[in-house]
Amino acid sequence: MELWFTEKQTPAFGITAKIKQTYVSEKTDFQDLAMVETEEFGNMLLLDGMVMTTVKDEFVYHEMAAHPALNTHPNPKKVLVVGGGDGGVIREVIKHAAVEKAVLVEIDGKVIEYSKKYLPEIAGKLDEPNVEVLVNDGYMHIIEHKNEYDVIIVDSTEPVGPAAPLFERGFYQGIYEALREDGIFVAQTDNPWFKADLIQKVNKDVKEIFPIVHVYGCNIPTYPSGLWTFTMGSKKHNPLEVDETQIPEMDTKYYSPRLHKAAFVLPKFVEDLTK
Ligand code: PUT
Repeated sequence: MELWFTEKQTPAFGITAKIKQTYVSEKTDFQDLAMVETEEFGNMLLLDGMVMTTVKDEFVYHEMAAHPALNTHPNPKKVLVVGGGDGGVIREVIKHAAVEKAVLVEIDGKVIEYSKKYLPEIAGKLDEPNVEVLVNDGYMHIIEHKNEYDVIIVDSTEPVGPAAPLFERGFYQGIYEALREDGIFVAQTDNPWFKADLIQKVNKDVKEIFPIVHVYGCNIPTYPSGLWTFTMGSKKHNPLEVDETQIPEMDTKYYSPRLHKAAFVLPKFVEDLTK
């Protein structure tokens, strides 16, 4: 019998994948978690019925969450990842020689546990000596740590369930305070086709707090609409003023020194959401 899964990306539109096997399907303390093997994209993590990551296209999201900020900050020694229990962003963060410590704060320990088991190519760096993994509430961590991080990356789910507070203005204010004086933050901000209002709201909130704010995009086939955005807020360093000849070539598949500034060139309808 063939088994197919559909993520309803809106009440009237979805993405469908053929499932080869289901490893896990359970309700954690925070959300519905499923780990499945798909025919087209390999192993896939789903939270509350939404695709979080797949082995085939994960590199786009994880590289683009990490490298634009880390190559904008001149000396990112201490980095925080909020969410991101699959470990993909951490894997990219510690590729940067300047990073002395990378802290992951994930609210749901089950995401970490199952990612280590079923997504080892993504989660495989979570036990590195310069990585600290905390199973805790990222919002509280931000509030309790002032003036501590050079870069903060918010790798949340969509703004529902446990991630909803991570899209509030108060959270961005907390991030500003948790950053050192020239800190940079990046948050995943969903897609412009179905979540235009969210991109506009986050942009407005972040602009009220950070002097330098830019949105950039990338293509992720298993995420709603395939066109994904990140919003970067910076206290001092501008990602568009980086000398790309000084960005080192890295072990990446999507991000490159050439792409660094190009990613900030948005289709006009997306650019209009950031004005
Ligand atoms: N944390 C990744 C974003 C999820 C998109 N479905």
